[in-house]
Amino acid sequence: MDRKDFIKGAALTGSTLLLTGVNGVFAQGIEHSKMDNLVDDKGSFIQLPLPYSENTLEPFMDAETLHLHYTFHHGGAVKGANKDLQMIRKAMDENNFETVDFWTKKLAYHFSSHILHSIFWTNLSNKKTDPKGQLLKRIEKDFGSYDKFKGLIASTSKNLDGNGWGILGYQPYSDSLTVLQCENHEKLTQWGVIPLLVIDVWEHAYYLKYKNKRADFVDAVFNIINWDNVADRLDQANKLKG
Ligand code: MN3
Repeated sequence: MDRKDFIKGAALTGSTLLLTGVNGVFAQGIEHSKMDNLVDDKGSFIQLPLPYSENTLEPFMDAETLHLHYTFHHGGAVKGANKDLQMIRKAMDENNFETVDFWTKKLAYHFSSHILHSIFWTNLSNKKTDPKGQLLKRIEKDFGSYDKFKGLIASTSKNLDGNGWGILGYQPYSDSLTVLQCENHEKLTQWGVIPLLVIDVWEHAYYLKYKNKRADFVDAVFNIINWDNVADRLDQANKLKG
């Protein structure tokens, strides 16, 4: 099997690609930020540095929120995912499967958090960009217009019950863009979807600055979206379908 076939196959099984150490499944923009390298060569989860300083996204995302979010929320998920994996391996070593369902659920939650946060940081920039080229064409084809797409993902993000994410993803099975309303980090997905743009609407993402005004935060995020990164991710996703 050559690398292309491997990637194509692995895209359909999601984490396989990450755990086997082939990097860059989510994007090539990562060639410079490396933020999509989620595991080391032993398969342990690692958190790479932010691709910019903590005050870069001011005033839309304040430095204190970004610091706490990256360090303790994303960082905590990475620690959690490593523990979950260790506990599953321990259970297998000891041939005692009583608790594996608990750790398997935990791993889905923590690893999904690690994936989405890693993408989220690269989706943001203080440089003004707009969707253009293939990405814009694709948005217009699948949603009618950029404004309609923006209305859909903004509303989906603002109206989420509890904690979660608004997600623009590429669905290879239908060869189309799709918007997901993800609860927590791992619920309400469609299998196969490759996230391109993710908006974190957990309270920890905005409460210090925006208090209860989640809608204001979501509107503010549109000022700092790195559309070039989203476009890179779509290019990469398109290559997976071969
Ligand atoms: Mn978060």
